[in-house]
Amino acid sequence: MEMTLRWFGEGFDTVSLDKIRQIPGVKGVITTLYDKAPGEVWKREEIHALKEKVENAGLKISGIESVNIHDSIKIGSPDRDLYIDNYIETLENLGKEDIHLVCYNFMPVFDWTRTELARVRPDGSTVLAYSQKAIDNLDPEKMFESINKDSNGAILPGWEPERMATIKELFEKYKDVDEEKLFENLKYFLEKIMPVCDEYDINMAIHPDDPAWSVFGLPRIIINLENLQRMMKMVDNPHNGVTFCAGSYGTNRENDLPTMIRTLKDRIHFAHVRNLKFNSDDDFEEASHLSSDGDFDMYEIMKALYDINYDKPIRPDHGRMIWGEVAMPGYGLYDRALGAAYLNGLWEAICKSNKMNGLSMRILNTYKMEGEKNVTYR
Ligand code: CS2
Ligand code: MN
Repeated sequence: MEMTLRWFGEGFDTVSLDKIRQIPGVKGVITTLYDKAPGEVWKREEIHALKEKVENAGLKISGIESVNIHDSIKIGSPDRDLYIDNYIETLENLGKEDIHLVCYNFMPVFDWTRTELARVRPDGSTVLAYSQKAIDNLDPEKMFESINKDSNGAILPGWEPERMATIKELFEKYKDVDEEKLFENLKYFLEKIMPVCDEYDINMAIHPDDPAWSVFGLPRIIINLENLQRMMKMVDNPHNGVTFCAGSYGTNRENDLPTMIRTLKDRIHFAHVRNLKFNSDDDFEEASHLSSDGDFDMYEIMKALYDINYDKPIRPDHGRMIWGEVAMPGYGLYDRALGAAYLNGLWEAICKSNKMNGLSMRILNTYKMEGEKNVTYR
């Protein structure tokens, strides 16, 4: 695996590349051109400049999160081809700059949804949290205001104010889009972009819907193994793969995370690993990465990745806000650095104990063979 950290770019991120470089084991960043609107072309020079900045800091770009999809593509509006052509041009420019991983999502209107961005945990840290009751009592048009007021001044990924200003119209445009239609529109998009992905060896890694169920009546399809298998089969190309985000799939407790990993195998192109603490089935908060702090067995998740020989980028996901840090909720330095160190520790232990098992098997076999020498067969 390749340990990375998400970096939103200069002027958008409170965490600098110099600090990221000091996290043990982190060699790459997952980044983006944060001020690009969905549907806009990323010019080669812009990508090149970003790459230079990262490389001058002694790091590399391990992938892009995200190249966002214009709503017309998700809705299937008549102008979608224009935005798909722009997307293809962006992929081509990324490929020319030797970037081979793109994370994106296909969620209507909202990206991830949380009802609190700073819930206080018993240790005084603050975390992102979700309560279905709070959602049920919230007018979707007020969602942006409620999210924005706790954002520590940051523009949150997927919650661009310009898009959110037109939220009423957006909802209206999605009124005829159900799950089947969304699948169809995703298929149309993927079929169009696969040739450029083949040409430049770009792995497309769809991010799950978070939480993994319908919110405000909007359809959501990237929520479980069954739908993922449908998605991969409908455009059966190795470049059409997934971001395995433990914290997003894990919102639905019926999703068995290690089994999903072992089934998806090499169609996992990118991994987000974090932990959640459930207070009830529909109220959860984000915990530190440590298994005992939440409800996921992080060892089992990392072990499953080890078992599929996962050698692609991975990153710790949302962290808690700790030690007085003021940053974009979920994306401070301190707790994500702790997360990276912990995941690296689990990985080292898993690798060594597996090699040890191999070794002890060999020792055992040698012993047996030597022992057998002393046995005289007749
Ligand atoms: C991320 C998502 O912060 C997060 O929750 O995991 O916003 C993710 O970057 C997008 O859904 C991918 O396009
Ligand atoms: Mn994620």
